[in-house]
Amino acid sequence: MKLLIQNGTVVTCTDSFRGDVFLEDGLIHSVGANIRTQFPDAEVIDATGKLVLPGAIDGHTHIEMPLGETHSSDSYFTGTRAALFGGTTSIIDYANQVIGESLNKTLNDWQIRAKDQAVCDYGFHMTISDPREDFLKEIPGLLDAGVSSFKCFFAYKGRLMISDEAFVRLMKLSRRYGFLVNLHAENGDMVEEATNRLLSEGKKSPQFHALAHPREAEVEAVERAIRLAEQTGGNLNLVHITCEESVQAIAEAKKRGVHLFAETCPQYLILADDRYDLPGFEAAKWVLSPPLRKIHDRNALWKGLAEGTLDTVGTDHCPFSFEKQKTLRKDRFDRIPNGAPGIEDRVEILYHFGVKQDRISLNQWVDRCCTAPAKRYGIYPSKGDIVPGSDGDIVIFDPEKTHTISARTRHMNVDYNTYEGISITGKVESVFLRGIPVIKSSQYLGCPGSGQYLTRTAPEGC
Ligand code: DUC
Ligand code: ZN
Ligand code: ZN
Repeated sequence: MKLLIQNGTVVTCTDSFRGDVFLEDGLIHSVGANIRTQFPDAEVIDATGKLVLPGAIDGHTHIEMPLGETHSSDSYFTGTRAALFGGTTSIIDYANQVIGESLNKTLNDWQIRAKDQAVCDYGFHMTISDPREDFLKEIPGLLDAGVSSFKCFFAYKGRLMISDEAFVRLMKLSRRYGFLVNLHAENGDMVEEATNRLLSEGKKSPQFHALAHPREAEVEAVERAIRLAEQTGGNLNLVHITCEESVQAIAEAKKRGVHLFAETCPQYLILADDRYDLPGFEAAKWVLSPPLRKIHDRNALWKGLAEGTLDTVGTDHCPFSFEKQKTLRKDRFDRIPNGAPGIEDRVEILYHFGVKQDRISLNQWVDRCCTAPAKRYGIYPSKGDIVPGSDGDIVIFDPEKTHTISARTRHMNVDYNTYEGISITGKVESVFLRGIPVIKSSQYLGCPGSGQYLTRTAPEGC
């Protein structure tokens, strides 16, 4: 298939120029200001007035994630289709080790789930919840299988939380083998203490979720992790960062040369903890961890993104039906399934609140949503850029179209939207995955199973 996307504004992490992109055999063949005459037999797509960007990479999703007696509500089909609608052509999903089960089994289980369902390309981070020696020995084999990042938790005491000793061991291995350690940085003991105190005072409704996850718990964990990264020389990636003090600690660490990366998410950039003041059970829609914070935190996160202290924006997409799943554990905030949808919203939200409102540049938007995640997660340059030889993953984006976000018009399999009712300018119009149109004029054209597994290599800089 030969496609010429012509006359749009091509935007990469470093450039923007009026030009054409020629795709052939699933790859980007050429990019330039005046190349259309060279490809007379190509099918032409007119992108006049539109932005032409690399397919975006969401480095933080939880699709069909088992949780107790339920699982997050998107299947690999609905979740990755929603990703495409939102301009995301690759995701790195979290495969979660069950305590006592091997990492190889975990990878196999997740592969089976995704294989015949996924419609965008996908890879896996591996969450290690049982860091015993036998399981850590599987890591080199997993690297060969394309899993080049692992996650662990300082939170969820008694369940997922790992000790500092295990974290140090993992960091040393990350240095030795060249992989990335993604960390959920909240002090599990502090969360446990706050949760038990609130429950003992009879404070059990979702309004109390944020108080059970105090900002000090994040800041302590971020600072401790940075010190341990510094001492071990390991490769640290702090995910879903929410607080101003965390941004400061990361900036200072980067300045003194600590090898580390950081991610934030759209919900922390544009929402705040006033959602927990909503009456009744409504606040449960924003029971996610870490919780939403203050307006000054939002400002610090935007500044961190603009200055490069924060490297990437992932969604932490982890949807649970409000009516059917969030309510399963209505009586206690700490038992409400944690997470919120967002895989379809990220690129447009970052454009409206970031680029349109002058918080980040057009090139930074592409970098934080596309190029930096591709580099960080070991899929660059086949993903995340518009250069000859890269996969033909392209988004045509209408920078003028105004619309209102709503669960009714989005495609995620969930009965509410994290950003319901927010009006934004900028909309994904068409999407190409490896040179094939998968979204055309906001219509889905693909079929289940057309997404490919990403065998990831060592993250850049590891
Ligand atoms: N951490 C995540 O990264 N996602 C969902 C919940 C959590 O604690
Ligand atoms: Zn987490
Ligand atoms: Zn997550």
